[in-house]
Amino acid sequence: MEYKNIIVDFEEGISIITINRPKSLNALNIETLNELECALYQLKVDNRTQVLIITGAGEKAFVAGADITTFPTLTPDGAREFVDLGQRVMDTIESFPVPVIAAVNGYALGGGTELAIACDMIYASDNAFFGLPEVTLGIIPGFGGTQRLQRLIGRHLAKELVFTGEKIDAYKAKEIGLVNNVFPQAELMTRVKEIARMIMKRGPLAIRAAKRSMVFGMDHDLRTANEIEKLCFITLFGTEDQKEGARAFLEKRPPQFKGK
Ligand code: DAK
Repeated sequence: MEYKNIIVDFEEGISIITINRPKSLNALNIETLNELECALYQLKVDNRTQVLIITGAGEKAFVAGADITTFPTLTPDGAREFVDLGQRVMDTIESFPVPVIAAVNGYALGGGTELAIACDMIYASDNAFFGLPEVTLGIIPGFGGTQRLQRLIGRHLAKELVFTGEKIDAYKAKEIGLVNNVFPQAELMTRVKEIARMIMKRGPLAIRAAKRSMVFGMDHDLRTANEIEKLCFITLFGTEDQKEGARAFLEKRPPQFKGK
């Protein structure tokens, strides 16, 4: 499918989705969210992606939020449609079968921060800013931001960001555990691809199982979550990769995983 607002690239197991509306700092409108949903579905069905990277076009913004130009005329029905779509996209990213990395190359505000925190890991360029400025517009975060952020950085810090609407820079974001690491902007994609390739050297079925266990376990109490982990763990013992991983260790050679 041809996209107008996103670019989808594939190189050796790594898929890259670039939000491509640089004139409006990659703001998310309905069309872009629809395209994102469609691309995620296609990548999932295609099944060749081992790591997915999401980034923004240009050097200024990852995503500067939901598209504010659509707000003035939005009715409650329209808002529900928008928020249903946005939350569906974030949930699809969160439960995407392989790791999803946000390469935050500039402003990640409102829906931009919400998109980043739906990903499994976040790497930021040194010019990146994060924040949930929705209250400055008389609204609240609607793509899961009030919920995911407090699970990620704790209630008090999350409430400070949501209630003040203030932006924080990449270094502060790293200090509070929102971001995995900060790189110079020119190096961001290279460094993120290095991390993706490191993940791709590991057992692909183990990576999928680890993600499934961590994402679905997160919503449950510890005992139930450990049961989810147990099921994911046991399943791997019926795979060729598990036998290969153990044999390779004992034979002192690198494993040759096949994803079987
Ligand atoms: N939407 C539309 N256009 C945007 C935009 C946005 N979010 N952010 C920037 N732009 C546009 C600007 O209007 C400008 O367009 P032109 O004037 O050139 O036509 C162009 O991008 C460049 O922006 P600036 O000229 O403002 O650039 P600066 O470097 O001066 O400032 C900035 C960069 C990122 C600090 C600033 O642009 C800014 O504050 N942007 C808005 C950030 C923001 O408040 N984002 C929205 C957060 S609210 C909902 C569900 C979820 C949500 C909403 C509703 N429903 C249930 C309905 C989520 C809401 C949000 O994300």
